[in-house]
Amino acid sequence: MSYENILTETQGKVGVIRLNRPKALNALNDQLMTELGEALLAFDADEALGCIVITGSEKAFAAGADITVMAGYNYMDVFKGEFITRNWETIRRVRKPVIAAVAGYALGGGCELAMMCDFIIAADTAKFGQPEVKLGIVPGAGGTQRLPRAVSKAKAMDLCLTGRMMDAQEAERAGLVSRVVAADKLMDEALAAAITIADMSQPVVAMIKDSVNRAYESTLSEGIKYERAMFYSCFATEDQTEGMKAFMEKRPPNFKNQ
Ligand code: CO8
Repeated sequence: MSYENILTETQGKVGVIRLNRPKALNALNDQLMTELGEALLAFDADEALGCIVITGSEKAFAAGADITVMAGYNYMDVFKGEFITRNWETIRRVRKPVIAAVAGYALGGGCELAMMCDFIIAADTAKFGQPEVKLGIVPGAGGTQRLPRAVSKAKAMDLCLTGRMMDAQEAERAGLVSRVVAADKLMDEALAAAITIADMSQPVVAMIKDSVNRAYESTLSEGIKYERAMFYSCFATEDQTEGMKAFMEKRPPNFKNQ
């Protein structure tokens, strides 16, 4: 499939999506988000793949939703047009793990998109922020909801209310990103993590993703119950038999995704 605002490729068992509107620092417009959703669903449906990486350019993962488009919107345009819900959250339907590899700016909708991924690996050049307040709007794709869950109320309030950016080190200390790497190693690190994941048992990987996400949407006792059910169901898989047998035979497992 050919796209105008993103580039896609596969590297072994990993699907890579690069946001590609360099002149606008990958500002997220309707067409880009539709293409991103289509590419994500296509990779998710491809049984040869086990993990997906979303990245941007050296200068910007994405500098937010496209302000030049939003500037012309009125209430009915966004309400009736289902701005955001129409095509921004397709990523939430993806069962395979999605890693955000972030260099440069991840602002507004760009930061929100990164937070919709399963984890973020940041280049030391990355800058995160929710600058919407400076435009006279509130974050609209989860910034006020996912950020406090990731970095604490204090840090989320600070970022959303002042609109300031935080650098990669601060983001790592705050728990927003899982690791910070040198900018020229960003894709190597993200791909290495993705390949590691893609070599695991894919049904088990999907269960882990689902189970960790439950931690954000249920009480602890409900989440624990859900995890227990997932754990028990692993014992119905051939991959559990293979994983434990391989350990005892001191060899790498050969998972069949069964
Ligand atoms: N939208 C449209 N164009 C943009 C955006 C953007 N978000 N960000 C940058 N650009 C464009 C600039 O206008 C400029 O274009 P041109 O060359 O034609 O003038 C080009 O990209 C390069 O940008 P700068 O010259 O400004 O580059 P600098 O290095 O000087 O500055 C910054 C980089 C600091 C990132 C600066 O561009 C900036 O502040 N950008 C805006 C950041 C921002 O406010 N983002 C939040 C947007 S609001 C939002 O995301 C709401 C999300 C709601 C949910 C999602 C719904 C879809």
